[in-house]
Amino acid sequence: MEKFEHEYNADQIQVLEGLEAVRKRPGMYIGSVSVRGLHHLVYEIVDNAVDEALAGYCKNIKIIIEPGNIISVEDDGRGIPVDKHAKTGLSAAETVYTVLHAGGKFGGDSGYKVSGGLHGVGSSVVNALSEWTEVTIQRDGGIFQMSFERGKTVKHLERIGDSKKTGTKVRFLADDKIFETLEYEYDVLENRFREMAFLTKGLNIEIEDQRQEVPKTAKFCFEGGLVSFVEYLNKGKEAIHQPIYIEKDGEFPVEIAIQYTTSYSESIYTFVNNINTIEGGTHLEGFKRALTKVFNDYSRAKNILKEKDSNLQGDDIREGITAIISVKVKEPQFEGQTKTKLGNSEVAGIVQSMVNEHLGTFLEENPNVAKTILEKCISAARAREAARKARELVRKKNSLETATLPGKLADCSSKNADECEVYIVEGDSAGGSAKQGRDRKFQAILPLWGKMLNVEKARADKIYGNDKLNPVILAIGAGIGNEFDVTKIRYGKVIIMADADVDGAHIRTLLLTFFFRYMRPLIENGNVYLAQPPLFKLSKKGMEDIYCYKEEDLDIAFKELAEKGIAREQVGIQRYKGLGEMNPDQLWETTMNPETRTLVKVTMEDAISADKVFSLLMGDDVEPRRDYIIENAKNVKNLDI
Ligand code: 0RA
Repeated sequence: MEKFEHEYNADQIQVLEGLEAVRKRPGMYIGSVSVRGLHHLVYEIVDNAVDEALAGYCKNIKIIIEPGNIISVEDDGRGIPVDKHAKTGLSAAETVYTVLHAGGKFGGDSGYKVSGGLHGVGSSVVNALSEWTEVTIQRDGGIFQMSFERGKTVKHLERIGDSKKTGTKVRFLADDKIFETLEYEYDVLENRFREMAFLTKGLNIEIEDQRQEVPKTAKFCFEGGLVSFVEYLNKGKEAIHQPIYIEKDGEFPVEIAIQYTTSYSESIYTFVNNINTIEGGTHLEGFKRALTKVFNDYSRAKNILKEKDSNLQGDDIREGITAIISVKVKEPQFEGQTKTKLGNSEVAGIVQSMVNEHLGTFLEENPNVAKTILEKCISAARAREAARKARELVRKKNSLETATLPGKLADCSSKNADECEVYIVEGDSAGGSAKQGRDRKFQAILPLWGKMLNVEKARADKIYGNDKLNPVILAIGAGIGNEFDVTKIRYGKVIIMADADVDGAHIRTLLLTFFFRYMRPLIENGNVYLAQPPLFKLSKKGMEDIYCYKEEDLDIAFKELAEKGIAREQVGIQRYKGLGEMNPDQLWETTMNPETRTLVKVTMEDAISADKVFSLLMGDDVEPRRDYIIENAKNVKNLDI
């Protein structure tokens, strides 16, 4: 039966109800309505274009953040089909944009494969959550256009001209009735698109931010795919061999790149259908199992491990590894707290046997690389043994002391971790002011002084028993490394209080690197904070002191004073060079009083960029560090990890 576009039928009622559900509970579809959810809208649209690239039809994707936070995503794929869809009577393209989960259903109905069969069902969700959406399609010799407002069609698909090209362009303005903010973060988007380009070999992705006079742009295209990805992550580290690349096609395609460096950290990142599986899952388990087995088998076969030697442990074999695992799964099951853990059990075996076979062959064919890596594993095993001894020594030593708490710690009286805070303070004088100024019921102070250990350049055995880090470990009270147990922390807030100068930034970075490498759940759980001491105090007789926390605040303050008839010259400006210059009352009022202070919570939007920041900032190589600092001067200042 022929249906017409303007006919109001049952299918269309369902359409409207479907998208209303998205607007009622946006979190269900995009996670949240914060800036994270906002970014998700862009990813949904770009994912569809990437699917078209994976299908082999699209080479270029361009994303523009237009003035007013309008997003435009253009690809040169085949163009979304424009012919009439049998069931809804609408054009195929309009169906995709107005029917929830149209991707799957549509594919089943018509024989078209809308997406790679992986995801790409989000177009209608984006449409529902946008104030307006405009889609322009070039295909079949024509240009077609349709538009929507809050998910409802305002212009059906209509041919507006001729074109020999093919492709799809989507422009949308997210709905400010839904989202807390419409302000996209360029750096976050850029990172994600770089990642997508790594994951899709040969694809050109360009991003342009037109919200300021001079647009920011970046272009990514990596012929090396995952190999380029590990090389990028290892910039600033010293690689000990060329990257190893293995892949397998089939029902569950798997791609893996591995490159060991001289560093001591383990950086393995996993993706399912191009989505970062932060919590790991079956693909990661399969990989780890195979890695341990392959290296042990090889060592036995080549008599590198003698009969009397015990096997190398997984941790030893993963020291200094950088690896990317990318799998494609038709019906992925995501588990875990943030639904970023792959649950499909069959994937573990597939990855495991693929790595067993391919990596085993690689080692046989590249004995020199095998030898270099194994030497590192063996020295890691020795260090692990030394670390175990160091740890036991520390435990014994501590149990001999009256309390297991470090001597310099001024603890709080409450034992309820949820309400307790520990300020880790640089320097004795600031520590003294903090001790006097604090509320001792729930605020503990731990002063640190002297040169802090750079954990990026030290193995675990140097961490235990280190006289700078040990007090931090003991005060927090939850162990470190694999043994770290976030449920045991003694303080709900671990607050780093350092000066607002270069030295302060350094100690802050060293501590954050330590937390990132050895107590990562503390960051993931949102327990780490940065105190924000003021930079200036403005005072005048008869006027309440004004504290400024940023350079910009100073101008704002002067403007406000001018409005009250107070001139700049009448006000005394004190620039704080260090926390030590503040008396206990001032420190309490400006930096410690929960009623008046500002704390910056250290969050980890993206462990991959954080990893890169730390290895570059704290690593050996000066060159990439300088480049990075120049490139990311803003981030480094705020330590936005
Ligand atoms: C289904 C079929 C065809 C193309 C697409 C979907 C398609 C979807 C999107 C979404 C964003 N960009 C896209 N590009 C293409 C093509 C079917 C055919 O031409 O035979």
